[in-house]
Amino acid sequence: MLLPLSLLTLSLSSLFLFTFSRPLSQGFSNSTINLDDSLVYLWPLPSHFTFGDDTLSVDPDLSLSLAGVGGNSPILTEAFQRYLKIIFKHNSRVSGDNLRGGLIYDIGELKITVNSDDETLQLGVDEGYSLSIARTDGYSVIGKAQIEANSVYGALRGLETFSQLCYFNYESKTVEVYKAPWYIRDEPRFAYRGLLLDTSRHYLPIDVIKQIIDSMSFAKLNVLHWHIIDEESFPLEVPMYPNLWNGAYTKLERYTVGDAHDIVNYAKLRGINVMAEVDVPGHAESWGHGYPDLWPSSSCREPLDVSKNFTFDVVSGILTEMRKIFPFELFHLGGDEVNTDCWSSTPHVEQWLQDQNMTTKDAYQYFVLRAQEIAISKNWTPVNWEETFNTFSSNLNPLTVVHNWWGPGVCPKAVAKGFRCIYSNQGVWYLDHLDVPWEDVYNAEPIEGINDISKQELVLGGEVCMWGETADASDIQQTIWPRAAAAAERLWSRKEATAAINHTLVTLPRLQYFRCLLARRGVPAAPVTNRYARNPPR
Ligand code: CP6
Repeated sequence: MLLPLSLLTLSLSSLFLFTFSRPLSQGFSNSTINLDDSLVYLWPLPSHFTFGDDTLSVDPDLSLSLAGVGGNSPILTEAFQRYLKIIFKHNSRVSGDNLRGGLIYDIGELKITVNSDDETLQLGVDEGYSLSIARTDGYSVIGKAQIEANSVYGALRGLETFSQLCYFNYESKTVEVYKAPWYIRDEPRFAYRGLLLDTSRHYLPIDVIKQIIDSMSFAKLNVLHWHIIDEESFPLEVPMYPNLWNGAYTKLERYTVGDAHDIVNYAKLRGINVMAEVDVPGHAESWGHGYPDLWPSSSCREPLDVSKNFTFDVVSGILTEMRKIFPFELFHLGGDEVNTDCWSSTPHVEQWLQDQNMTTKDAYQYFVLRAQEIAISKNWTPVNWEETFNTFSSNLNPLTVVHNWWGPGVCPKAVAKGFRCIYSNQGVWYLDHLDVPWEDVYNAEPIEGINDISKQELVLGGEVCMWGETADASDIQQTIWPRAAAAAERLWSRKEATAAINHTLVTLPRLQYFRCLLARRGVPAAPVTNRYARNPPR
């Protein structure tokens, strides 16, 4: 039974250069999954794809064949084992050895070709891949799924997409791929697709961080911005200054150096970089519990004491220790919300300001630039919150990546001055703002207000921020998901694919499906609607 393409799909398909060898048919008649056949249930949407009307069964003993100079990577073989568990989760729950009663499966092998053995994971690593799922030819019943990528990380993205095309059919008790053959060519729109986690306001157990890293990889997010420390607590071990983590809430709520390595490695295996943050000179009160000299006085506990060399010794010591843990080229130095009033009301700091002939604003700049120099000397690219740019833009080191948060306005200004920028407009991408509906998250546009293409390229991407004041392990994942997924598609998929379509008809059911996918994979994601819906809706 052939169905006409809906108008929606037509408008989408012309954007994707669809080439249908056959018209779409109602491919889900055998399935108990109630999906709208005109939609593509991949999240985020790949940049180019075509599909047909065939249904292929997938062998629960799916074998892996590896090719290319990078094909032997343990990153890939481990990922394949993880995805087997995801794809065949339900097969294993149904009793009976051969669920298909001896029938041959259509897809028996997944072949992954990786064309480079360079496993460096840095900003701009090639995450592109192609994926085909098809019978080998018109005669043979045996088919293959094939992924080809230029890096092992592109292959990971392809594996994720493959897993999203595998559905468990509860009637045939078989994993099936609908609308085959699939030909997908995909790559991210932005190199930086981040999620901020704040472990200072509430401690997050390692297992929770790891589960969040897992779920990030499902949405193809690739940077975990670890806001480890803030004024409330200092949970990280710093061997050179062992009293710093006296500022942890309790001895149980701390991360050892080993824990931090564990998280970085766990993320790398999923193609995710960890960008650490040491937020200075504000947001740093917790440092002084171990070293009270870092406080200007007991009544002025932040910003850190700008007048003492000891302060910069400690900053330098922390960064030296962190450099051993965090290989990512970006390092976040904060610099936000610095209230310098109590510097001038602390006598020895005020005296120092006079001796240096500095205003408090000069001293703020001096602190930020000195911290930048320390990070740069350790071969890091500094990232700063936008206040640093707003306060003394042209004095910032030109390497600086400006991290937006106030509103949509700073990236256009920063890129006009040649700085790179990360978009995190708090009006839409602060996940602790529970009243922001998913549509607003989805419709946010990192390059808004930037018309010049060469300037648009300075926007590295964006990041959703899960600030920790009002969320902890008990509810953080359902606060992150599903809305972080809306941002993830904005950051991955082509702009044309995500603009000017009827979100209620096209995007909402796809997002609801992705939320169910998260739930099936054990991620406690909240329902898409109700929790975040504005009432009345706008
Ligand atoms: N902590 C730090 C925060 C925030 C920022 N920096 C923040 C500010 C306003 C809102 C949410 C979070 N909690 N260190 C700003 C970058 Cl609404």
